[in-house]
Amino acid sequence: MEKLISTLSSLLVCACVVSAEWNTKDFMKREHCLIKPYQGSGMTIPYWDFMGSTIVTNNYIRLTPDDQSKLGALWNNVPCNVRNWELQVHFKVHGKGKDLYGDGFAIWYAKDRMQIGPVFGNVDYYQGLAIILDTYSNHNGPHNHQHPYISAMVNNGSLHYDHDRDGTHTQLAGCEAKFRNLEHDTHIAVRYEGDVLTVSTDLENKAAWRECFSVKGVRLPTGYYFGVSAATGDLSDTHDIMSIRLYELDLPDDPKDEDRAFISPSAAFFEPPRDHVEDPKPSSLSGVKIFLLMLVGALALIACVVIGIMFYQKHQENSRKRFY
Ligand SMILES: [Ca+2]
Repeated sequence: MEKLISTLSSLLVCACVVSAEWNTKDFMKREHCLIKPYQGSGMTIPYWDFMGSTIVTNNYIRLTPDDQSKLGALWNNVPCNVRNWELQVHFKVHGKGKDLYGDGFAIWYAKDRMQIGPVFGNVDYYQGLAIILDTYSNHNGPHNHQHPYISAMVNNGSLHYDHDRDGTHTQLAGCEAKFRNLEHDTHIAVRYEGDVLTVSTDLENKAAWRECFSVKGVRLPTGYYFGVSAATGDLSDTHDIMSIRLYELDLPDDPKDEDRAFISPSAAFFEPPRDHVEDPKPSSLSGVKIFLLMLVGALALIACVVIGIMFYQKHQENSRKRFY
């Protein structure tokens, strides 16, 4: 009997594996991909537009050179109507800075495209998803993580990306990732499947994905645009993109009844706010308390001394009176 059960269960496992293979029909969507050779006829890239400091070469697309105050972006010009997808980006961040470098780059799935702004080369108060690869730690206070740091932010147009706090109070999740100045190829995968957002990296030259974080309850509309952008400020780095590949994921039991075209981007879970409030001043506050306590104590002491002297004088008078 036991043997029969084990045989049956192994058969079931086999069936599952086979059916999983049968249902895997993930395929690349050429109109959302950026693959070498980039250029079509002339200086244009089919399906993509670039702006700012971005330059196109045969082997990479450079969003920013290793110079100060550069902003560059590259945007897909075909809206994405795929509901479940995985975006894989082959990138390289490198520069001469050993300890000081920045600011980083971001991968976008956004409503509006081709607008240069302060959030790693794109506009603030955007609508959509940002995967931020932040190389510079702006916040010097108590910190929960090291840089470089990868995080996700979902915005419906109402949230401000706060560089001073490295976006920590609007992020869904994040992980530390040493992706800079590596000799080998570096990749990031953003997978959006059944409202679960999973970000993985391949940074160790092992041709394997390592999960950075996974968040449930992320609702993104269809019809937005993929893009990448980068920024340098006082500090600089070279931000290169080698390729972008988008795969449509085939989910056999995915509900297709809901039209996602007009929903607003939202996320059910945010990380608890960190370093959000202006640093409180507990030391000076208790300092005031200590001062007040000491003042009251000193007044009480003075009062005691005065009363004591008065009492002593009275006592002396009384004794004199008695003496005479
Ligand atoms: Ca930063």
